[in-house]
This record gives sequence, structure tokens and C-alpha cells, in this order.
Amino acid sequence: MGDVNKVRTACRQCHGGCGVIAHVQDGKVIKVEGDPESPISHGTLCSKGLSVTQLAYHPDRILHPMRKTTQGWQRITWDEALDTIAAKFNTVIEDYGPESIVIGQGTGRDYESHLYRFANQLGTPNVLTAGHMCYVSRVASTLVTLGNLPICDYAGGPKCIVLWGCNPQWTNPDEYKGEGFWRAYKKGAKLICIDPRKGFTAKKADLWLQLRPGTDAALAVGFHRVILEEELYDREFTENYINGWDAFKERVKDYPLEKVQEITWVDKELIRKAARMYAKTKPACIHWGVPTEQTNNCADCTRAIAGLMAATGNLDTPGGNVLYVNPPTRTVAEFSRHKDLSKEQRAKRLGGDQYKLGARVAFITPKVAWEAILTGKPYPLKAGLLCGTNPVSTRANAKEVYEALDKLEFLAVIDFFMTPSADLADIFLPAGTWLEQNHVADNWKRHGYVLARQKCVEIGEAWQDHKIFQELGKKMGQEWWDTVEDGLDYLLEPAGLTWEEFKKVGYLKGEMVYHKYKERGFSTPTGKFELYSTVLEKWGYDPLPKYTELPESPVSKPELLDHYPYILNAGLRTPTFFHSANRNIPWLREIRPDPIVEIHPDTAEKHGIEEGDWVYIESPRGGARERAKFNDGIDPRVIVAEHGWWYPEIKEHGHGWDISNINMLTDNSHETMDPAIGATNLRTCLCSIELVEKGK
Ligand SMILES: Nc1nc2c(c(=O)[nH]1)N[C@H]1C(S)=C(S)[C@@H](COP(=O)(O)OP(=O)(O)OC[C@H]3O[C@@H](n4cnc5c(=O)[nH]c(N)nc54)[C@H](O)[C@@H]3O)O[C@H]1N2
Ligand SMILES: Nc1nc2c(c(=O)[nH]1)N[C@H]1C(S)=C(S)[C@@H](COP(=O)(O)OP(=O)(O)OC[C@H]3O[C@@H](n4cnc5c(=O)[nH]c(N)nc54)[C@H](O)[C@@H]3O)O[C@H]1N2
Ligand code: SF4
Ligand SMILES: [Mo]
Repeated sequence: MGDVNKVRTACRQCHGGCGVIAHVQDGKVIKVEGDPESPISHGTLCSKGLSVTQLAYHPDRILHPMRKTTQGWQRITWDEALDTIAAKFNTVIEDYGPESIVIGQGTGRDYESHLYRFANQLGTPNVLTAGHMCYVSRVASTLVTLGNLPICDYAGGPKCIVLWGCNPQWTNPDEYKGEGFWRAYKKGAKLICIDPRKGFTAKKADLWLQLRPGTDAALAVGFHRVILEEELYDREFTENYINGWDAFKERVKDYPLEKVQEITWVDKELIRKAARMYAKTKPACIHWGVPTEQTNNCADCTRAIAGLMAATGNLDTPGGNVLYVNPPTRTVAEFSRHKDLSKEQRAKRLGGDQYKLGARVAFITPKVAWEAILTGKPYPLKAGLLCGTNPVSTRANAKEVYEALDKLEFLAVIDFFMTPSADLADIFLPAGTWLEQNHVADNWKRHGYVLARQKCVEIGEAWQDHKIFQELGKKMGQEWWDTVEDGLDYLLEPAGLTWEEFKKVGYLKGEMVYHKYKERGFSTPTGKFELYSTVLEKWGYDPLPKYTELPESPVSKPELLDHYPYILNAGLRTPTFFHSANRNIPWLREIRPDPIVEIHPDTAEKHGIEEGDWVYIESPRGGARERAKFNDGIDPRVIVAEHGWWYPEIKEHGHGWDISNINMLTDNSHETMDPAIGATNLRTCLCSIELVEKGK
């Protein structure tokens, strides 16, 4: 046995960022441990990061490119795989135009720079991501409101923290780790938790607001109502830096607290107390999570919550919500060469005329892709390349997703494993895990850091995603570099470092400056924080935030209540899984062997359901089977279910994609989506439950 070589790198098993020391022996990673010197994670790692060796060396992992034939999957070389994709794409471009190729990814995984660079040079505006309902929708809505995404300044010492639909201890989302929240909380910050479910943080909170799922926009406007009535706003900020303060005050008059209580189910005195606590305890920050976006109120909710940060003077101030300064590296946007996409091609973006805020940040909502495939309208999509996404399990209306991907003439998928979506591909390309990558990591985030993710090993013939886009791009005559590392030198150039030098440094941090708006205003058309959005107004949307009733709720669809009496809150994350991933990782599956649906014990009793029983959950669109767990910390009218389930142990085609897939129930019709960005209601619809099998 050779010596153990310790390589310092950065995890990316979720949105990533934790510092890792990988122990490499004889060309194999034998274990990983937390890096105590990491400025992000200070030596901590979660169960997912710690189990990377079970991911990287998994017996089912596919370690060479493959082609689907009539006899099944067949091993091919990288050259054959890339030539096949390039030839197909070229034919589509000749016959239909580059817009008939869709390029897709899932959640943020540090390769959007390369994916977009490929798509832009290809000439297709049709990039399909999770951004319509996750994170990028917050980025887009804050972009038009104040020019950037405000982040909790945990290191700056907030005295009050609002966890607004966010569960950082389990999810470590986007630029945050639960650890940063926890340090600030332990210093004695007050905690307000806005969550339909009484989880770990709700139990710790000074105030817990158990709202009706999906009604956050109304609650945010309710907070404003209190702040206005009691004159708790920051006069200096509202007078000098907000566009449309008076018009907004008028809008808030439409929301007396009685009405907000009726919409949200939160007692009006509790709303008052919480709004007071937030507005009066300085500095205060709001940590908002993805459920605030996964409704038809997506953009309005973000704008109303950002408005709270502004109105209370908690914006870009130490311990508040701040606009971090990134280190001087090239941005994802610069690397992506968005300017290469001609105006003419941009105008062809599917749904671009309808979802203008989504088009502004260069993505499409999935629905328009499925429609173009299934109906050929407004023009057909003929070929696709999906990287690191399993839409059959993770996008709304799974049945339609499955049909569309099945019908697509040509599909290439980049993943580690066969998944329900990869099953539908013609070509499979094997991706390298984060242990097999060199990258300037975290450069898409807004926390002010970039990190060196260093390659520890090579496994089989897998390539890191960045290399796949680069080599396919070169086959199609695009401008790239000889090696991935040359591209990293380009990213790092403004910082005066090469990749080799950056590896030794480990990370870069931007020099933080607070209150930047005092010098240069906000990066919006009026130079102010646009609570009244001139951009949305120009595009024909309501310039002021408001609450629109959910498309399928006891209020909007009372006629459905006979059959579907409960509100489904779909998408409970667990610490061990990441969406549809990790069901095949032994250490992680052992902790959560089955899909869980949480039911209030009173509700369960009504249906003769006992803990551990298998339950069928159904909506007007379809159903899924999950296992009952009692939780008296949810409202008896609400059912909370996990998403992302499929069964890697079912080896046949499809891997049981429709058995426990909660997205069989969710809707994606146009009339139910956010009108500006195309967000789908992944978190709420109406459902029924019934016992299907006694638990064993
Ligand atoms: N009902 C409901 N649905 C939801 C949600 C919800 O709350 N409720 N949440 C939604 C949200 S917020 C999001 S972001 C989406 C996520 O949607 P997706 O991103 O599509 O979901 P994942 O299951 O994380 O990713 C799919 C695949 O990526 C592969 N993968 C992981 N890392 C890499 C890598 O480095 N390279 C490559 N090439 N492949 C990799 C995994 O093996 C996995 O098969 O799901 C959404 N779906
Ligand atoms: N372990 C693990 N980590 C993950 C993921 C994963 O699948 N597994 N997914 C990653 C991705 S892509 C994302 S976007 C992030 C998301 O991470 P977060 O932003 O933390 O979001 P969630 O965990 O989906 O929900 C946060 C909290 O909101 C509550 N909630 C549910 N519905 C509502 C609602 O309508 N309103 C309010 N106010 N609260 C609600 C939930 O009960 C939960 O406690 O997590 C990332 N990290
Ligand atoms: S929180 Fe994310 S980055 Fe950190 S160890 Fe877990 S999976 Fe890795
Ligand atoms: Mo997400």
C-alpha cells in the first residue's frame, strides 16, 4: 500500500462549498474529512459529503460512454459519442435551426458557465434549468428590484434572524451552510420561523408562524402593513432610496391584517408581533428559502420580502441582508458569452414573450419545452442534451415530462447513473464527481468567495462536465481551450492568478464594502430600490407586489374539496438525499429507506392510517405511494410529502419512476404559473389520501 496523499478540495454533493481534505491512496480516495481551515464550513461535513466514496466507487456507476441500440446499451468511445451528438445537432441545425435543440441542467452545480457557453455558441436560446422556480427566480426578481441578490450577513452579527421558508440545517442551500446560521443564532439572535411545519428550527424559534403553504406573498405584505401602520420603517431609506414608496403604501391598504390572517391562517396578532420583532431588532436579516418561489406568486413574493429588507433599513448593512462583493474573477455571465446569441435567436426563445422575467435571465420554463416536443408548436424541439438533471422525477407533471422526453427524436444525458430520465436517452455520457474535477468552485454564488475544487482522482473514463461541454463544443467548431485548466486560467485572470497558483491559495474572498448604495445608488433604471418596478411595468406586468390566490387551493377550487380535501405540501427535503439522488448510496438509504409522507395523527385516524402504513396520495393529475409518518407539528389540513423518489434497485427501464413520484400530482399548465417567470406550483396542490397497504 502506498502513502496517503491528502488533497485539499471543496465538496459539491449539494450546492457545495464545504472544505474537504481527501485522503488518496494508490490512486483511490479512501476517505474524506472536513477541512478546519475552510472559511465556509470550518471542518464540518454532512452525511452526503462524507459518503462520496460510496458515490464515486458505486458498482452501478457508468464509467464509459454508451449508445442505445436495439439490443440495449452498448459501450462506445468518447470520440464516437461526441461525433454522434455533433452530427445529430448539425443535422437539426440545418433542417430546423439551432433553436430546435434544448440544452438542460438541474440545480446549480458549478457548470452553468460551460453549459451556457456551449448553448450560446450553438445558437440556441432554449436552455432549460431549475431556475424558473429555484434561486435564479430570486436572482431575477431582485435583479430588477435592486440589481443583485441580498444575502444574510451571518458573520456581521444579526440580532434577529427570519427563516422564511428555509431549513438551512438540513439543506445548506445556495450560498449558505447551516453552520453559518447556527453560529449567528448561538450568539443570541432572536429567531422567527415562517414554516407550515414544525421542524428543528421552528422548535427553537422565538416566534413560529405556521402559515398555509404557498401564501408567503400575502404574509410579506401583512408584515409591511404592520410596519406602515406602526411607522416602524426607516425614514432615511424609504425617502431617499425607494422608488414608488407612496404607490406601495396604497397597495398595502388592500391588505388589512384580518384579510392576511384569512389568507395565511396565521393569527393577526402573531403577524403583528413578528413584524414588530423584525422591524425593531437591528440588525435583522431574512433568510428566504425555495418554497417562497415555487408558486404562482414567485416574483411578487421575492419582491415583497426584499421590500421588507429595504423598508426597515436592513439592506447592505452589517448583520442585515447584504450585497456581497465577489472576488475579481471572471463571472459566469462573462464566461458564458451571452453576447454570442444573436438578437434574432434570442427572439426565438420558447415562451420568451410570455415569461419575460425568465427570458431576461436566459432560461425557459420546462412546460414550453414539453409542448414544443409534443405538439411541434410554436416550432418543434428535435434534440436535447441534459446534464445533471432528472426531470422525470423533479419537474411538475411528471407524466407529461416522461412523454415528452420519450418522444424527443434524440437525447443525450450526462450523469453518473442510469436514472428514469437517462433511460430515455440515445447517448449516455459519464460525468466525473467532484472528486474528479478541477474548477473555480462557487463562482455562481453571491457570498463573496471562490474556492479551489481540485481533482483528486480519475475514475474509469468519466470526464468532468466542463470538459464534456468543451470537447463537444470543439467538435462543433466552437471557441474553447485546449484543456479545462486553460479555461480556469481565463476565469482567474482578473485576479492575477493561474489555476496552478490558485490551487495553492485555496480560496479568494471579495473585499466587502457595506452601504454601497449611498455612493452609487442601486443598479436599476431609477437608481433606486424599485418597490414599484419600472422594468416589470414596461413589460406589461403589475409593477407592485401583491398576492394572487393559489391556482388549486380550498379557496380557488372549493369544488374539488369533496374528492381532494387536503393541501399537499410536496418537497420535504431530508438531510441524506439531494432531490432524486442518493437513493442508491447504502449509508444514506439506510437512514431513510422509504419515501415518507407526513400526516397529522388526527387526519391519519380519519382514514384508518397507522404510522408506517403505505398511503396513496392523489391529485386531479395522478398519484404516488409513500409511507406514513405522524407529525403533529403540521396542520391537520396539510399533508407533507417527500419528492424525488424512484427506485434504483428496480433494474428495468424506468426504474419505477411513477410509483412514488410526487410530481405525478403537481401541475404545470400555463394558467397556474407565475406570469413573469414561469414558476410552477411544486409545493402546493389539492390531494386525497388513502391507505393502500399496512406497514411491515
Ligand atoms: N414537488 C417538488 N419537486 C421539486 C422540488 C420540490 O420542492 N417539490 N424542488 C425542486 C428544486 S428546488 C430543484 S432545484 C429541482 C432539482 O432538480 P434536478 O437538478 O433535476 O434534480 P437532482 O435529482 O438533484 O439531479 C438529477 C441528477 O443529477 C446527477 N448529478 C449530480 N451531480 C452531478 C454532476 O456533477 N454532474 C452530472 N452530470 N450529473 C450530476 C444525479 O446523479 C441525478 O441523477 O427539483 C425540483 N423538484
Ligand atoms: N439534503 C438536501 N439538501 C438540499 C436539497 C435536497 O434535496 N436535499 N435541495 C437543494 C435545493 S436545489 C434547494 S432549492 C434548497 C432548498 O432549501 P430550502 O430553501 O431550505 O427549502 P426547503 O427545505 O425546500 O424548505 C424550507 C422550509 O420551508 C418549509 N416550507 C414548505 N412549504 C412552505 C411554504 O409554502 N412557505 C413557507 N414559508 N415555508 C414552507 C419547509 O417545511 C421547510 O422547513 O435545498 C438544497 N439543499
Ligand atoms: S453540506 Fe453540501 S457541500 Fe457540505 S458536506 Fe454536505 S453535501 Fe458537501
Ligand atoms: Mo432548488
